[in-house]
Amino acid sequence: MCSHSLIFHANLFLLLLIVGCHAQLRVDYYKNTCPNVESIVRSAVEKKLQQTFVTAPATLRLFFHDCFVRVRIVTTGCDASVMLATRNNTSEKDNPINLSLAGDGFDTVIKAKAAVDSVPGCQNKVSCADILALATRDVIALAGGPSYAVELGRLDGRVSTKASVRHHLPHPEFKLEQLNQMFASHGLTLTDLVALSGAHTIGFSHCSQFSKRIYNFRRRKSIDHTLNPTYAKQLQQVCPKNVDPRLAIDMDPVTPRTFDNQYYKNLQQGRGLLASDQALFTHKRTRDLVNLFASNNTAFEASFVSAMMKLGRIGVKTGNQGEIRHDCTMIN
Ligand code: HEM
Ligand SMILES: *[C@@H]1O[C@H](CO)[C@@H](O)[C@H](O)[C@H]1NC(C)=O
Ligand SMILES: *[C@@H]1O[C@H](CO)[C@@H](O)[C@H](O)[C@H]1NC(C)=O
Ligand SMILES: *[C@@H]1O[C@H](CO)[C@@H](O)[C@H](O)[C@H]1NC(C)=O
Ligand SMILES: CC(=O)N[C@H]1CO[C@H](CO)[C@@H](O)[C@@H]1O
Repeated sequence: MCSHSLIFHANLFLLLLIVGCHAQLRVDYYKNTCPNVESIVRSAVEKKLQQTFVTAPATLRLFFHDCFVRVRIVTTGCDASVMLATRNNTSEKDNPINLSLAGDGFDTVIKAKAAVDSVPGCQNKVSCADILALATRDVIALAGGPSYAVELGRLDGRVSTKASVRHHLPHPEFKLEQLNQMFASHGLTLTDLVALSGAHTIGFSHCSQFSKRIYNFRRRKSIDHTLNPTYAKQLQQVCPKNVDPRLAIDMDPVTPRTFDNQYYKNLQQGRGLLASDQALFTHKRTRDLVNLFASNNTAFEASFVSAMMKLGRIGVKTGNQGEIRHDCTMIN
């Protein structure tokens, strides 16, 4: 009995340790080692964004996926594990769900890392995980969204497995309860879920992610009745049944390149592209929040920033749990 309970407590302690690590993140973490890291990353991100807008949504989604994935009880968390590549294609990014992970997100971090490492004194001092967190803040602000101070001090992880992705990323056909459960397992509230989903105010989705909604809703060859009928017709036009699987369309049809609260206004009109988006308005539990964010951009931005800070603390590695990778795609 006693040893059992000891083991139980040891496990609990380990969990607490993992959960409690974020306490060590600090906004001025690189003050002495690479004081200009923020401006170096910012200019690399600006340059990349000028080349292609996809930089913004791709980087934001990459950060979300990195932070959410976990292996068994241990969250691999915000540790740039999503960037690791293995020769045998068995890492996180090799999971089919990543189809969405546009190469430009990876490229943004690789370029910003190269810019940081080219500054004398900064070489191999800043983690890929922190660069991804900074670049994410920068793309949001550059796309017209809020800016915020990024907490730093994450180390890069050494583990990345394809299998870990499946059970830990939300699916576009998840019901509100499933979405809520998954977010809650990371310590995120229903308000965080609604606010973070606002990230779909920029970026693209492949037709396959919502084709059931416009062609075969509940296997009855009908249209999802929560979709605005005009929007449903437009979607059928841009995404015919035999569409090129590589085609991706704007998730926010009104202001696709601006990080604003238009996403919530779209939901009010049945113009949420994914079932998981529209569910936020369909359900009474979250409808008031959607209405609030649609009518008050300040309220949306405040909730979004607060939720992003919480997202950025998931599974953070410090001490001997991680390293500062020299190459973001390989462990040292
Ligand atoms: C609530 C559950 C969520 C679900 C079910 C979901 C699902 C999806 C799906 C299916 C796509 C389209 C992928 C594709 O076809 O390429 C997508 C795109 C995207 N998601 Fe989410 N997502 C969720 C939450 C989030 C969160 C929390 C963020 C960030 C904070 C986020 C950021 C993005 C971005 C920026 C894109 C556009 C990617 C691009 O254009 O490259 N998503 N999401
Ligand atoms: C794939 O490669 C990694 C290291 O590069 C190794 O740990 C893993 O066992 C390999 N997996 C398979 C299925 O071969
Ligand atoms: C891994 O993926 C790359 C790029 O998609 C491909 O060129 C390579 O052949 C794959 N390797 C294996 C072992 O499947
Ligand atoms: C919008 O939300 C902010 C932040 O929650 C609040 O301070 C402000 O009073 C709200 N504005 C209106 C018009 O309700
Ligand atoms: C960016 C990236 O690594 N994307 C990969 C996602 O998964 C598909 C197929 O599973 C790969 O072909 C992509 O290379």
